[in-house]
Amino acid sequence: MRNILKHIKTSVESKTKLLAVLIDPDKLKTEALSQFVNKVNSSIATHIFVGGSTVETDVTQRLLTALRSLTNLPIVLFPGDVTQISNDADAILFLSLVSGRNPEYLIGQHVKSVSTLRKTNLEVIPTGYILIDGGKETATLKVTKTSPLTIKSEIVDTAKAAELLGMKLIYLEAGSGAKQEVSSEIIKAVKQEVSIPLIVGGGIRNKTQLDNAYKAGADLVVIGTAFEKDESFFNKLK
Ligand code: 1GP
Repeated sequence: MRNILKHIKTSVESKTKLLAVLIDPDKLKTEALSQFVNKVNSSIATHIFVGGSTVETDVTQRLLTALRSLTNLPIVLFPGDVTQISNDADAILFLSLVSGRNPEYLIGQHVKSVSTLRKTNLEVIPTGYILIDGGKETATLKVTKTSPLTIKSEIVDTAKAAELLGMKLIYLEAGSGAKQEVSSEIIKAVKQEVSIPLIVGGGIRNKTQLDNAYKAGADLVVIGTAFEKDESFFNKLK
């Protein structure tokens, strides 16, 4: 079994920055998967994340079954809900939406997932998921019916509380297709406060934004939309 969390922590210690390509099973059709994953494999990406807010049952499973034979990169589930859990991945981000106050996404889905998780060998990684205003009403916001955070001190305290609760990663999320990515100022402030690895995603669509996120303290950046829209973006990151 791969130890995904340990690898992320080792990378943080050695200052090696990580990049996850997010595949939303709703948006990438199985026919296009092979060509897309070939590009991921020859890019600087270090992880593949799979998940979405509104994926139909079985679509994720079909994609994961195909994905396994196409890449050696670690495959991490980034599930929108309990139906997206599958054993055909290496790990799952066990996301608790700590920026919101909807019990379903703080603990409800987690309880429902246990009977499925018991049947898998997935590495379960408790992750404090913090939705931050990215200038657009995102799918996460609609599905979870929670408001994104805007105030820096509140974001920092939320991240710290998640760390104190024992979560192993913090994910600062501006939302898929966000107009504005999480600002460097917020990334820096959170990084100063917490000692667990920091994931940042949402709205990053060029090399400068990616570099800025890393410089500010992101350990792992997640990009989905920019690759979906323009596969030549992979070459621009070399
Ligand atoms: C969304 O953070 C990810 O959950 C990636 O966002 O699709 O905007 O890259 P983008």
